[in-house]
Amino acid sequence: MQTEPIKPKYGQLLRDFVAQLRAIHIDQLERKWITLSMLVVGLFVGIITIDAFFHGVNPPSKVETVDSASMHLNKEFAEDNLGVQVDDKGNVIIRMVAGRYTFFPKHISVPSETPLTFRWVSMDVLHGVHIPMTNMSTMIVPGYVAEITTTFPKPGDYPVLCNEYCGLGHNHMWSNISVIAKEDWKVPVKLPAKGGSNNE
Ligand SMILES: [Cu+2]
Repeated sequence: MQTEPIKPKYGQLLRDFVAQLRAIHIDQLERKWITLSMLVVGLFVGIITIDAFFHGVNPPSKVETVDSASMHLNKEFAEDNLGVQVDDKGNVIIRMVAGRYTFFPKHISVPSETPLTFRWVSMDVLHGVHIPMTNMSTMIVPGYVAEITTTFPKPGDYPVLCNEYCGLGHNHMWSNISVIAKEDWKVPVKLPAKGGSNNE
């Protein structure tokens, strides 16, 4: 049996393809628009690539996994470890669990004009979280930690809403967040930390 080398075959295909493209009549004006749209696509892909590789901009969760079935047992997302905490470096970290049909804890208070790291997990199905008038909006996929860092500039009470249909009680799924002026906010009493990493 005679075997053809693969490389020249594909090279030939590519040359044929380019030749066919050249043979098509494209109006001068259309050619300009095609070029322009290709340049725009190239620009956007370039921006995404630069952000991903040089600015560390990645999808919110960065694919950090959590076992939804056992996360409430003595780990990062145990009941008394939820809510607002300030770590040794002074970072404000908020751990929240979404479950049919509420967010736990039901109410939290955070300081304004302060970088806040939210770590959201789901205990059952796919949920979403949306805090109107802020840029907080993400999916909470079961089995994954959705980590978002944000800052709330204005003090006030904001609803925390689920924006992924999760069942019959979905329209009652909400919780509440109070953004308190930075100078009036008090660090919550620190509970003994239970487990750090939960990537087990
Ligand atoms: Cu929901």
